[in-house]
Amino acid sequence: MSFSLSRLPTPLVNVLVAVIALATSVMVRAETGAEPAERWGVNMTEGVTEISRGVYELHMLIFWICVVIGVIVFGIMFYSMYKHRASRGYKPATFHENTKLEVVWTVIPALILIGMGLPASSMLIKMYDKAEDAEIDVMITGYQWKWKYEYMNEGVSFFSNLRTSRGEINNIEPKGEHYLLEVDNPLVIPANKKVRFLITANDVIHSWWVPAFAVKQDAIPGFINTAWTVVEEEGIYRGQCAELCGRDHGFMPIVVNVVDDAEYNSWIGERQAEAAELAQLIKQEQSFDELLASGEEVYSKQCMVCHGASGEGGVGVALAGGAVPTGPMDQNLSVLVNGVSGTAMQAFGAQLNEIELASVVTYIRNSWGNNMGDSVQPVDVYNFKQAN
Ligand code: HEC
Ligand SMILES: [Cu+2]
Repeated sequence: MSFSLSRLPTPLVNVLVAVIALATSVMVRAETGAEPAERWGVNMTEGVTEISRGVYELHMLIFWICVVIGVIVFGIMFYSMYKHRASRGYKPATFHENTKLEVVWTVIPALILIGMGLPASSMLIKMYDKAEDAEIDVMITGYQWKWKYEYMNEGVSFFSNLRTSRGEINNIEPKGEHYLLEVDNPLVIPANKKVRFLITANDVIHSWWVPAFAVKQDAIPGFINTAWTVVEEEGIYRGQCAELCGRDHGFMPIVVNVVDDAEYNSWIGERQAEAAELAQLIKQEQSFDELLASGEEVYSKQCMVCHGASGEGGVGVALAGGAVPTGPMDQNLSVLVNGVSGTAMQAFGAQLNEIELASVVTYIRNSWGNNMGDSVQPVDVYNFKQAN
């Protein structure tokens, strides 16, 4: 007789499904900590901050309270059912409307709830510290579907995009170790320093969640929520957007690289130097060929998914022979900088720098049969952004 799932009794199938669901969720969770949790570990991990340990201890306390209550309640229940079973001829006792008993079974659970509420509240108060004494302020903005990190006092900002290749996602290549939990530019913070996160969003509600820090905060357009952390161990920590935010919600992971002071300072120094260099480069005139070459790179990284490898369109409209790439330059810049509201064509003004914008605009006006013969300089894009 062949084995068939559909012949198994329904309760057994339910249990199987639950076990499989649990096992897969464990595997997903195992990847988000600094160190992979053990394979069948079903408990929360302790994390690497005072808060995350506090949350873990609170969780264990409540868990054991529940276990004790469960054992007592089910113990009494099963004992009574067995001991006083009908086959032994027991007559059920009647104690309806017994005031004493009713007071007792109201007061005891109330006391238990208060006993659990006290440590939980004090933990929440600790977590919701406004963190005004933080040494580093990072503004985190959720975008569909990426994160932007902005070091408020250091003048450094960048986007953090998913790095997993399309091939892995589409099951063409084997999946890597950090499948869907890897980014091009991780957030870098120093260990043992208080870091404040100012969390908001640009389009829809996202949520910035790093389990190992016990930080999970909604990112809401028009609001700034605060969270903070002091990470005690250096390492790479991974998290995810935790608020269903559209098609690529599962494709905007979070990676935080926690390093020592010296490494952090040199990293920040490099980013500042890059920003200064960019400011210089923007002022420089670029040749047509330079713009075309870097434009092709930007296009394949940022635009190809929607507009196709040869500008033939897809999610986005065709750019080969398109009205905008073969129309006035100002309108072309406006579409790139401000996007087309209400469509998947987002505003690239904040995501791409002036050089990238100038080169990609030049590229789409002079590729796939588009033959405008004109180009735009980074400084023109800069001026356009200022004016619009
Ligand atoms: C997420 C998908 C998506 C991405 C990524 C994207 N676009 Fe678009 N784009 C669209 C859609 C959709 C439209 C059509 C908007 C409309 O309905 O007017 C559009 C319209 C345009 C237009 C106007 C075309 C016309 O003739 O009306 C241009 C130009 C353009 N995109 C350039 C770009 C460039 C350059 C990039 C990369 C920096 C890019 N887009 C990235 C989806 C996308
Ligand atoms: Cu999101």
